Amino acid sequence: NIKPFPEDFLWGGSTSAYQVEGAWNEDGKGLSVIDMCDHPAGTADFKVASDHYHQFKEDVKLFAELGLKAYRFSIAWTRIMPSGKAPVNEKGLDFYHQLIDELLLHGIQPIVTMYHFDLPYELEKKGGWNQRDTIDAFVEYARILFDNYGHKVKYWLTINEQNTMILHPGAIGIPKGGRLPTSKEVYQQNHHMFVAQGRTMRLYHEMFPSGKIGPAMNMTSMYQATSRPEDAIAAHNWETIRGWSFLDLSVWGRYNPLFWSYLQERGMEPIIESGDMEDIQTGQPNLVAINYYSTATIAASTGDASDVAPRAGDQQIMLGEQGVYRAAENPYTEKTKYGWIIDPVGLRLTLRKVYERYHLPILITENGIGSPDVLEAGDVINDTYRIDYIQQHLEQLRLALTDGVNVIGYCPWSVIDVVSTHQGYGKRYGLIYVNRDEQDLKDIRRIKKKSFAWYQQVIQQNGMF
Ligand code: BGP
Repeated sequence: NIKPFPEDFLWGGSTSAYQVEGAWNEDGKGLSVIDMCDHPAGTADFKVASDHYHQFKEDVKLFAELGLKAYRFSIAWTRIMPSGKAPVNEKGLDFYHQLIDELLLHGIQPIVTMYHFDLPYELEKKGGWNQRDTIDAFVEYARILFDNYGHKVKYWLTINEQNTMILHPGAIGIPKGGRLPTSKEVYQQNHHMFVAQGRTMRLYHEMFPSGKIGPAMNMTSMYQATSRPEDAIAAHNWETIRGWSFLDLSVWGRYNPLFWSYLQERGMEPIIESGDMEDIQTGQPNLVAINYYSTATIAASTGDASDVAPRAGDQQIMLGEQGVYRAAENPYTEKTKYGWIIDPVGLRLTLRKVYERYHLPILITENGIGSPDVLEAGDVINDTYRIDYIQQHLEQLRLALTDGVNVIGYCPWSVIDVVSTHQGYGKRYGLIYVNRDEQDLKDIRRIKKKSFAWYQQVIQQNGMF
């Protein structure tokens, strides 16, 4: 008795501004922290990216051909407000008007992320999220977005993967002249982001009571390595610190008790000013967006420095924390070429947990497989591994719907190839291929991958395959 997908299910696709747009300094755009980071030698930077800024009309046409009901993208704060604050850049505002209008013309719902890693560099120079001033700047930016696009956009996401930015500071790079923040600073930044988000969500509900808004966290489930009770405690520790502590604050407006004592024991608890918790509590989401890629398996800490190790295949992210948990192998799951664990069942489990806890509609804003896709003769990209990956996750998503979880949409990362956070165009996620390598910018045309036709059919049949 497997339930079908709801008739109005939002079949979508995802990107982010800095990874897809290019035009990094055109039409008055200001610099973001991303523009000020060094990139791994030999990989594409974000200056041209997939040239979507210039090719968005053709791209939207392809999204319509694919049958998308929704497109999840982000707005570059620095196009709207080049320095992060007033004045507003009319050309930047105009670009997103055009993009949104083009989507609506083709019957595609825009799902807009307000901030996807690309903080304006002018704000960063003054201390970024360490400063309370950045809270005001964000809320002002949000007000401008709502004023301009609020009548057209019904789905808003505040901050993309706040938990990734906080748990792995520096993972997206450190802007030139900057330094890695201390752990104490990081959790102060975290607090400020929640205040900014709370005020933004409250403002949105006042302005557009029928619209949907929420955070987009990277959520997953932790398995305990063995039935040893200490492993269970460690898995619970990390699942809480990594995920629940962030969503509990967003949705319930209070610090998770286990998380708070973890911060206190390490002297990392933030300064909370009067009115902060009220801002966080009164600005509640009516939607939870999650990015889901993989699960992790956790063992008890051994208490020494060996608890901390790089995530397999991805040196940027360290897993394990001395005295808290250590990462273990899962013998039951496969990995991508980049060492990311493939675990479709983990999606069902994570959806159950998130829904059971918050009872809010869930939107899957990212899920996908990174691979060095090969362009074969005759413009063929035979990405059967991507079809398998998405199909297996959709099967588990249907089981989650059958379990009673309210999932309103699915947006694979990414609908079109974008620059990966660290591996340039060597690691691709799209259903649409972008014809460029790390340096070659001659003919950045689009080619449909095998997964394009497959996903098109999935959408046509409303999830039956
Ligand atoms: C998510 C980010 C995306 C995207 C994705 C894939 O965490 O929100 O921006 O990059 O991960 O990551 P990567 O490009 O590192 O493979």
